[in-house]
Amino acid sequence: MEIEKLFDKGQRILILSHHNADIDAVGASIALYEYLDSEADLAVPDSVSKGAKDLAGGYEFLKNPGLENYDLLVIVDCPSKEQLKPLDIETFKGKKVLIDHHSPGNLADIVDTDYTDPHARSTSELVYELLGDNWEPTKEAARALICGIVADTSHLKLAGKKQFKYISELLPDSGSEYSEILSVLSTPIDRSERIARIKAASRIEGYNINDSIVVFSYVGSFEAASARSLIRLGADVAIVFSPRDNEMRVSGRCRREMTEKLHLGEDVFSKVEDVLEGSAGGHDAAASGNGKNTDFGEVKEEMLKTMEEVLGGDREKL
Ligand SMILES: [Mn+2]
Repeated sequence: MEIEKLFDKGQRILILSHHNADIDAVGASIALYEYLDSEADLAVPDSVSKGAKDLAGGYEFLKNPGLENYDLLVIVDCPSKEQLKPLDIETFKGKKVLIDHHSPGNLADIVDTDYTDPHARSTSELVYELLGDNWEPTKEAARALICGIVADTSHLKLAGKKQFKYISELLPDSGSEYSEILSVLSTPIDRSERIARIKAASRIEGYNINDSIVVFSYVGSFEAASARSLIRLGADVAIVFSPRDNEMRVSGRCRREMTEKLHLGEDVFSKVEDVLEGSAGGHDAAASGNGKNTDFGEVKEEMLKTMEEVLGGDREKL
């Protein structure tokens, strides 16, 4: 069904995206709102994410509105009911439309019209496609859609021909330079996070294991951000501990190319659950754990042993 047929005049329309709405969710929402000539309400469950605040500025995003006030719900960038909580979508009596690019979740089963396309890289590009050629995006809509596409393609690193084409079409409508649009996307890093990253770097203990650079460090908080920053600094594997009073959290990251040699979650983190006295695991390039043992030296030793086995070499201190 063509999307414009869904938007009959006189309906009370709510555009809703997921909890802690990100830039793609907010961008797609704004574009729809502009398309509907502001004849709709914008809403999020609880909050807009920190990163999307700039883009959302100037629009009123309702928090947890009463759904009974609407006839049509347009849900964007959200595959599951859980991500709409505390809003209870099941109690809503009107029509529901879903526009999303994630793998279909439980929302796809309960909406009246489903525009889910898991091959799309952003919901913003889907909105642009659905609204079609008969629509002249406003400056705001064009800007919002560009932001959504750029954000969900990791600043175009994951973009294909289609995304570049859409951006080149939208840029003239946006009345902005690309650099101005990018400035909306940059999130200032909290001072406390920057201090944690610097401390993590200054406390590095580094090893060479069969030509892979493995570093450990510890911080009071922001262990995941710190591990990421150590990868950018040059490590192949970075593991950062955050010991607290009665528990310890640990976060690890590894360079993409490293995943051919090592699955961080399975080969390293899940192997230290016993010594960590808790749970640990994760993906090939990102893993985390937490447990009662706050002695990170013990956990580190166990991790080094498993990495020596998997990488096939003894550790040498850098
Ligand atoms: Mn998205």
